[in-house]
Amino acid sequence: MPTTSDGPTERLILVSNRLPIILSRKDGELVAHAAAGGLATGLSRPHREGGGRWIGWPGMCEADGEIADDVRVELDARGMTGVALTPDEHAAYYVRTSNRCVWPLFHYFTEKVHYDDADWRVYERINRRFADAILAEVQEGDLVFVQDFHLMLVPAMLRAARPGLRIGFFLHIPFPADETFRIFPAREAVLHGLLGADVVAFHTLDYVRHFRTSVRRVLGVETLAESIPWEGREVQLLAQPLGLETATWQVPSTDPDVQREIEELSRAAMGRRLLLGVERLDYTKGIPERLRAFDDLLTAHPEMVDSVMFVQIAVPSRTEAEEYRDLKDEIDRLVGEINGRHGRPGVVPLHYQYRGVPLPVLIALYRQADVALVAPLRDGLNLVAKEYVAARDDDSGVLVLSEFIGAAWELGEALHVNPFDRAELRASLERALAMGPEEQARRMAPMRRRIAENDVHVWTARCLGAIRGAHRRRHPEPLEGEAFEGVIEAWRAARDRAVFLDYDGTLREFEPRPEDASPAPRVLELLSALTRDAGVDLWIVSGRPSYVLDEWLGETGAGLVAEHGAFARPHGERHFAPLLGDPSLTWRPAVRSIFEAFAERVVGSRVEEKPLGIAWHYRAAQPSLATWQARELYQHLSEVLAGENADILQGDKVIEVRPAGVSKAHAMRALLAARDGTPDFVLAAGDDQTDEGLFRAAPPGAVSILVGDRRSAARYRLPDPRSMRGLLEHLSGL
Ligand code: GDG
Repeated sequence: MPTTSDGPTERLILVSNRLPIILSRKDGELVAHAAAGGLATGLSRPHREGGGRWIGWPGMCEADGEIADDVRVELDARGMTGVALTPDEHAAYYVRTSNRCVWPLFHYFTEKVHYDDADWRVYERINRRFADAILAEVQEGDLVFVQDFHLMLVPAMLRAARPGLRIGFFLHIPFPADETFRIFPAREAVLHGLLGADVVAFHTLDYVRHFRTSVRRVLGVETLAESIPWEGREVQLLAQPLGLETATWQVPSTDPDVQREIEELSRAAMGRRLLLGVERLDYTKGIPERLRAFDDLLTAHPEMVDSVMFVQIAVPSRTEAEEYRDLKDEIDRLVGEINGRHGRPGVVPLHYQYRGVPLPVLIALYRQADVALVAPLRDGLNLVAKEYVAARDDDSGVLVLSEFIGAAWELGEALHVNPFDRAELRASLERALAMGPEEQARRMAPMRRRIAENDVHVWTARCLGAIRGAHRRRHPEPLEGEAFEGVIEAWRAARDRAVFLDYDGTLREFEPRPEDASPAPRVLELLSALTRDAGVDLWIVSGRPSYVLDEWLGETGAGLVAEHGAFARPHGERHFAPLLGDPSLTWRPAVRSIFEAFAERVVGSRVEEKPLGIAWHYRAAQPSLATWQARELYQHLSEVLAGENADILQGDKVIEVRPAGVSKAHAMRALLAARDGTPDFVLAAGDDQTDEGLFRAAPPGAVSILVGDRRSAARYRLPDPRSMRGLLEHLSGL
């Protein structure tokens, strides 16, 4: 059992809808065997070694929904805890809500979404039951890792009960673009649920981006590239595609089972080249589309019937749902038509099997297939594509891959296709069949290497590492008691001190209208007292334009940094000078007209022109409307300004665009580098996201102070501007 160096034993608590076990009864006796599959094998090692539990539905409950005693004993012996479901609960939570609502929506099949409020309440209730089962199990030091779309509410339920718990969540299916996600009636609940985790992880960066924009648009929360500040925590976002247990696929061809199947296949092929498709029978997998492309191929090249054969394995799935039965009927019909059209006695071009095959058969198929056609209309990742590559015993073979699946991100050397384009699908089959061995190897070799290097154990290690890391980023320590005394003492002992203070929200409380936040006489007195001390080099570092800083603070003698670090005026000088060369402002007219359009729409909001930046303020507008519009605006600006030398900055009730590279951090570094000698005491204080740069740029040992309470790079925190002024009173000796 691993232990953390500074704390109690760390156990891993895995949570998934299904436990990785297959249970049945033979003559009343319980028969159990471990389930295969990427996730089950990938997590089984950390499960075993972590000494923790795997919590989930065992797939077998009594008629009353209870778990039989012998099942409990069996599960317990394998480190598993069962969550019981009645048949009705299973139908509402799993079949209807998870499979017939979340699944189609997240795969962009909006016309197949069946949402029902009563079923959604069952989904909530079962998520609660999972959360309770986890809470009954967790101990100090545990790490909880929740899997997939059946359990999206669990993280927040855990967080509410155990705020300090380490929680990760992985979504195995796509996270759809916000335009699609917003259709979901329970959209807020889903986002709140997921944001309870320390890390929300996906297969690809696209899904991370979709999640981020959905959070921004639906909840109106400011998001960062890799994290989302939420309820005083910072939720980390991770893109980490699932990997394979590569050993499973690299069984040598001399293995008797595999060898037998390879021989069998060769006989059936009768010298024809093999095209292969393998999937669960699901409408997301694009099986009819692919069969039609094969039909077109044979129509265009009738002679190919003697040189090519297509094997399609479709594993029965979700057979209780009508759309899956309809799909099966459609495929059955298509198979008959295609073989009827192109086959002749003794020559069957399309071999279709509605049944799973044992692993040695699958390995033999992957190894013998000249072309694997992996063309889902939409797929979170797709393990089959990776397995085909991993199972080859040399660099031969061609992978034709849909561009709408997560695996396309990692398998860039495959032949990418748009599965909705029937002509392109057919053309890609022609291309694949014509590809020579050199090109095959050139494409296959790097994919083989990549898949071997990024196996399921790398995936597990990265996900768990991210959860541990995210949790470590804590709130700064309160600046009180001994810490406070320590700072005062260090200040007094120092001879040369540099101080960088933000203004709004740090020295001075916010006002509904920014122009009303002028400094009270006490603030001016404090700043003047500090600057009178020859051993203090004081800078006010603000987002405000220079003329405002000059008017309000010009008499205090403090150095002034305006517009988030664009201009600076040292103590005793009259003019502001740019801190960053000669920035390009080509984007200004476009941004101005967008801001003006929004100012017109949102009553109470207004545009502020600064020498370099332009800002849209909405503090005085009606909050819900303004927040909604701010999300739209941000989204729009991100697209308009892509490739421009400009940064979009979301502050507190303000969106600002300014030249790229300008930042408080840059200003601080430039000012520190320009002074004579290194100060022996540096203090930096601020309240919002723009001040994080100040905290990060502060030299080691600096006293950095967040005014507020959230995760931050600052060392200390003070609750409000008033306590910040209190600290300055001590420092200035007032
Ligand atoms: C979900 C996401 C994501 C298939 N037929 C047979 C068989 N299989 C195995 C394959 C593969 C697995 O089933 C299918 O995995 P996929 O990834 O292709 O698809 P989903 O089941 O939809 O999985 C998906 C995945 O979660 C993981 O995050 O990649 O996007 O939809 O491992 O080998 N295995 C055997 N016989 C068969 O006939 N033995």
